[in-house]
Amino acid sequence: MSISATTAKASSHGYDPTFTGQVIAATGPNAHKRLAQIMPSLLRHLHDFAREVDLTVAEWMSAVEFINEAGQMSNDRRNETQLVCDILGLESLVDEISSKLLRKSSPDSIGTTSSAILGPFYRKDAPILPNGASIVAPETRDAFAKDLAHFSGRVVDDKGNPIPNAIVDVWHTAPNGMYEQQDPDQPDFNLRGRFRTDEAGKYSLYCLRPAPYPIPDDGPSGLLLKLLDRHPWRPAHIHVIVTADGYRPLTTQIFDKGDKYLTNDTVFAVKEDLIVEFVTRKDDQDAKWTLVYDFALSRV
Ligand code: MBD
Ligand code: FE
Repeated sequence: MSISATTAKASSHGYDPTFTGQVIAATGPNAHKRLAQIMPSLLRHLHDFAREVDLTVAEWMSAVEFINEAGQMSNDRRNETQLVCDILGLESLVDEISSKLLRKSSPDSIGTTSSAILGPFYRKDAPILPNGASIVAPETRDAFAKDLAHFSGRVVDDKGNPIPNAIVDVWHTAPNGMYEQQDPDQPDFNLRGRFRTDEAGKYSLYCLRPAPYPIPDDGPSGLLLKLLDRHPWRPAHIHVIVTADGYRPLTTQIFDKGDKYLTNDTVFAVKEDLIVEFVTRKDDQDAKWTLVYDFALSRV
């Protein structure tokens, strides 16, 4: 049915109506199972796209160069190809698909915290710190005094029962809009840390109240944004991965209420239950803001 749909369309464009079928049919009987299942669809959409827009050789070649550049720019500190996917909405879309599948397969997932995309700036092996420690480099605390925040909460299950020994892995940008690995002036692993929940499921740390920031626009993603007349801004956010034995890992982000980019995040990651409020903190010389947020996990 879909092949004949393709054929009809292809013919109406005047291109070889048998072409896509030939490419799909080239797949052999011992093909990788999942690939054999999904490639016919990919090939149909890809070929239909090229026919629909009358894609020229020159245009296709500039796309090849665009992808090459993204790959060449990617390394363990920066994933430009992922960033391209992000501005196309693809990482947010596959996050939605994965989380829908999880919610279908896991009855206790109702009411648990929404996931959000990992993004291209995660680093594994952030320092494990005691609760109450700060992820802000001591030498920068004075300069960022007005942004210092106390961030705490609990990790719980779907019924609100505490999960002790969960790991809360946190990272965010400095006020200049850069993650530490992008910024030679920040110490290694600045603004990153892992915290273990106590017996009551509680974690706590000092961090900064983040600011909105433009995603790096010095590569293919930036070029594409410009060509599409789009802005590069993300709303202020803190990334979090929560893991605990016996529970599904949660990759998410929390967003500052009132940020003007909440409704037009350039990577389309905002969800209602992830919007948080920083409130003025009193009687703590180490922080101006208080943020409290509980993360709810579903069982494996
Ligand atoms: C980010 O900081 C980010 O979190 C995502 C998802 C994409 C680009 C920059
Ligand atoms: Fe980010």
